[in-house]
Amino acid sequence: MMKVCTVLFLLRDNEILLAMKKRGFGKGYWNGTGGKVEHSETVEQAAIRECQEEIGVIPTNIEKVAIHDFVFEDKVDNIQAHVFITRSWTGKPTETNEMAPKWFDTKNIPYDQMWEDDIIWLPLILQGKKLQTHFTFAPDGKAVRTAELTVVSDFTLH
Ligand code: 6OG
Repeated sequence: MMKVCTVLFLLRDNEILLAMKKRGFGKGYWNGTGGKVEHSETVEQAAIRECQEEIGVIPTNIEKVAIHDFVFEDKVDNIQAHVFITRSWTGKPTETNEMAPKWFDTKNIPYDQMWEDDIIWLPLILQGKKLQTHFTFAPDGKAVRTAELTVVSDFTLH
C-alpha cells in the first residue's frame, strides 16, 4: 500500500517556515506542514487544508516542487509525498496541538532535527529546481539507505 501525503513550505525573502511536529509520524522533527490526502480531495486541497489545520494559515498560489517516493523496508505502507511551496497566504503562523511554526534563514536550516532525506533535496528546491525522487530507508525507518533524484520540468505519476 502507498499513502499519499503533502508537505508545504511557506517562503518569504530569505526565510523558510518550518514547523516542529508535536505528535504522530515524524514527531520531534522540523518539517513543512502536511499530512495524508483524504479520498474526497485533491492533493492540492489536502496541502491547503493541512496547513490551515496545523498552523492556521491559508496558502494561496501553491506550487508543486517535488514528488518523493519514500520506501520503508520494514513497513507495509510506503509514502508518496507531494511537496509544495508558497509565497502568499492569509493568516499568521500560529502554534496548534500538532505543530509549532518558526521562521528560519535558508542558510541556517536545522537539518540535524529533520528527516534525513531533507538535506539531500531541500537545498535543490530552494535553488528553484523541481524534483522527482525515490528514497529507501533502513529498517529503523530513519537512516536513508538509497537516494535517486531526477530534476524534472513536469511531473509524471506512475
Ligand atoms: P501524518 O501521517 O502525520 O503526516 N513525511 C516526511 N517528510 C519528510 N520531509 N521526509 C520524510 O521522509 C517524510 N515522511 C513523511 C509527510 C506525515 C507527514 O510527514 C511527512 C506528512 O506531511 C521519510 O498525517
